[in-house]
Amino acid sequence: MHKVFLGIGGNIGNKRLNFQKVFQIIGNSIGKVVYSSSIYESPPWGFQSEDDFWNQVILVATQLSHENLLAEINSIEKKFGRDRDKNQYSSREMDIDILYYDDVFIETENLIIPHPKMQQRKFVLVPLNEIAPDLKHPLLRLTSFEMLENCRDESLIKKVDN
Ligand code: PH2
Ligand code: MG
Ligand code: MG
Repeated sequence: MHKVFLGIGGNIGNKRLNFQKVFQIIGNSIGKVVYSSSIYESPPWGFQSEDDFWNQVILVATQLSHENLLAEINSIEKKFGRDRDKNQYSSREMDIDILYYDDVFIETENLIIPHPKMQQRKFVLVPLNEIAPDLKHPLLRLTSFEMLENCRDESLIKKVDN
């Protein structure tokens, strides 16, 4: 079994319903959800939009290789109407990012693990720190808590009432 941390995000459509649905789909097609953070709301990071994001980090136990995991994620995102043509950040119904896959380091044309921007993003670090404060980033050798302390992102990250 592989331990995978996924970051889930979306800023358009029915976010509550989409988060419920994706949780179920991930459980069926990727593996058992072992831990899940609270859901947090924050403004779009890196682009302008009036639609705030919801974000959550989950730990999933999976048998999938990282290639198959990525293929499965792409197919799930497609179910939510995501089109992958754009290079730029844009509003989306559902985005699933691989943050960590065990403690491996992978860099291919379409996949980099650990997620190369996670340490810059409070919308990732706040929920990650909630479920795994002592987990060490395999390259930076910093815990989630230390990355959050070092992070210069000043976005306001608010817990969503469930
Ligand atoms: N995802 C992005 C770009 N900006 N901002 C927030 N708050 N949450 C996100 O999930 C997010 C973002 C690219 O995937
Ligand atoms: Mg993303
Ligand atoms: Mg993504």
